[in-house]
Amino acid sequence: MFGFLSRKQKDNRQQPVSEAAETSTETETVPAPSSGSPSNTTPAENSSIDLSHSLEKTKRTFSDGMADFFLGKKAIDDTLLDELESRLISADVGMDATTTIIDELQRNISRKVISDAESLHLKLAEIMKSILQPCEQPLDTTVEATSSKPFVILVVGINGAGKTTSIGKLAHHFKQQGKSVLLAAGDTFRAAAVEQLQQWGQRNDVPVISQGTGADPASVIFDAVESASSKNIDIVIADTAGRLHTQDNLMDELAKIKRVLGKLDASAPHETLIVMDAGFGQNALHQVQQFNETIGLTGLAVTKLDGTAKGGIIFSIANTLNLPVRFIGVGEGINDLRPFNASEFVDALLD
Ligand SMILES: Nc1nc2c(ncn2[C@@H]2O[C@H](COP(=O)(O)OP(=O)(O)OP(=O)(O)O)[C@@H](O)[C@H]2O)c(=O)[nH]1
Ligand SMILES: [Mg+2]
Repeated sequence: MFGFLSRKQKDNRQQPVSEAAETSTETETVPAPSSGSPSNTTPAENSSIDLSHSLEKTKRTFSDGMADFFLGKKAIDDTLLDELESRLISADVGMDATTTIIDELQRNISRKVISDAESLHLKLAEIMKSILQPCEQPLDTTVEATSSKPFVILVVGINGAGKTTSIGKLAHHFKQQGKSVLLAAGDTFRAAAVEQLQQWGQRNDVPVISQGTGADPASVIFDAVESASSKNIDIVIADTAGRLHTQDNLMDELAKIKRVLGKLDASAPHETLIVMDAGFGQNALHQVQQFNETIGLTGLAVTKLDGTAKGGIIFSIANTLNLPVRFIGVGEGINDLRPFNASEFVDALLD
């Protein structure tokens, strides 16, 4: 029944990090940065594409071959569970979460709780939601939550994951909540990174604190928090250069940023948010784990769910990483970042 993948295939799926990522250890070998400037990456600005539409690629992976079952045109039996198992694996749900789902469905079929397409659909949704629910812990930036101001969010992650773009979207999100925001250009590695953040600053009408290329990121972010403090600003969001967890010197730099911030406010950063590209699949899980071990993470933003057929990665995240999923990115537009809601996500996936 569960022998859909051979042991070898299963093991391959759990290989930790892509070879390219593992062998790249120097700053110079970091992949070329993507431009991602707001002016050329916001085709969907102000459009409220619904989540179901954004998850279309994953939905297709998931529903290919399943439609007949859900429409009640095929029997609910082992063939169905095999097919479903295959779909879940293809969508990158991961072995553990897939096994949980299939086992639970099988139990319910045996007990005749599932007897038709509708009860199958409902039970599947219920199981999937229960897997994701523990990750649904929205970011609370209120002063009550931290008893300090500004609330400092340090954004980290590997190259091109969508950090800077997500910061632009986050600034918009918080401004819509009536909060004041200041951005810190902590990616001092290349001039374009500062410009990219400044554009998002202009767009959101929020200040951006920056220094020249090559400046010490810890000093930029320190200045930014001091400035926000003096202006009574609610939230500071700090950008950082993309890095791999294997680049010790760059990981040390993040640790230093945290140390320096701690001198201003012992509880800062209040959120260390890793941005993860959903398309990187299982490899990214190991990378996130390494970041967590080295610098300590408090939340995840999973980006580019609109561009991948493997959005099921979110179930692997829930099963493997003991971290809240704060936000999901579903496009390049300023509105395309939403707080993660387990129920909404599963409903969108299965609708
Ligand atoms: N489709 C889609 N594209 C996204 C999303 N988030 C970010 N991007 C795109 O991904 C690309 C890289 O985004 P950046 O924000 O520059 O990524 P970064 O992590 O800051 O990159 P580095 O600073 O080079 O490490 C840009 O073209 C963004 O527009 C998303 O949710 N969906
Ligand atoms: Mg960036």
